[in-house]
Amino acid sequence: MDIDTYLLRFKGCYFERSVVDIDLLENLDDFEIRDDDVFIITYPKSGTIWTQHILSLIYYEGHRNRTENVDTLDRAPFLEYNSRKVDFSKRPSPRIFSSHIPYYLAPRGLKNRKAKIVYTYRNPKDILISYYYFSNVVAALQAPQNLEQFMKRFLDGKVLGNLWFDHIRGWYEHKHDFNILFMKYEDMKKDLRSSVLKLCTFLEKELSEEDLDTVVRQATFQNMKINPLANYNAILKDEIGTRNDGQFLRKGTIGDWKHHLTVEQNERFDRIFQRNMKDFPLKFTWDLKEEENWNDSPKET
Ligand code: PPS
Repeated sequence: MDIDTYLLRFKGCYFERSVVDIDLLENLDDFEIRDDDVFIITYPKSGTIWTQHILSLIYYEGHRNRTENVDTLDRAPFLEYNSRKVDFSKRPSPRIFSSHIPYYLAPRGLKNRKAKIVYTYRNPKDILISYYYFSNVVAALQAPQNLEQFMKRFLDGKVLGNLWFDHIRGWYEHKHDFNILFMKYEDMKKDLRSSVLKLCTFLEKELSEEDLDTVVRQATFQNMKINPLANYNAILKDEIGTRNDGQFLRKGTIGDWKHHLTVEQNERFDRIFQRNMKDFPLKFTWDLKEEENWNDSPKET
């Protein structure tokens, strides 16, 4: 089966065919934005579910103290994958949305720079590996034959979300059109508390020290993995559909790509990365141990 079996191309962008809301896509430009809306925008596998959970914890006391049985996807539903048929216009403010859309599909109302956007990004080699495993799990995605084949597909942009380089570049280079905060997955991993504080400042939400501790504690990989409201295990099995028992919260580490890419694959990735991102201002963290280099891949020692 070819790519069109799984993905739908709309205005140059690939969406998951079986769940995408086509009506919404066609009217996305006019989608009504409220000033206090918050959008979590990501390229797939960059930390979406993590950011969704952190924002849910920041905004909802009932999520923090676990008194409300509402899962993270309900707190921060996907805009274009509205599988639960939520009537967004009836949701109370502040609404939190999640989305993988490229900058050029953003609703016009986001450009008055009032509603907020959190863009979470991650080093693309870890995204590649996470995406490879995820594509093996999710029945509605084309199962890769092997990593080599998936890497080619990823670097050709023939995946949901298209080309990673274009996604991050597009949002970053148009950042002045939006009220947007860039959050780095690896910074969240290294210092979750500071990352939560940075988010609170951007979102203009003041939490007590105790609440802040609760958010940080509940947003760790280990605690999300055992929290049914946060780990999406049931959603994956019952709503999304799986091929195996893989999970959303797979490993949650930095530098897992080192266990998967061959030297040749890594060098090829680096060449393509350099070609596309040479002059790009954001820095990426490829490994926890490395010193950050100016968009250089780490040198193995
Ligand atoms: S998706 O399908 O696009 O919504 O996937 P997304 O949520 O963007 O990315 C999934 C990866 O994020 C990891 N993750 C975390 N890492 C560290 N800490 C926490 N709390 C956390 N929560 C989710 C998740 O494990 C996936 O990465 P991999 O590398 O596959 O483990």
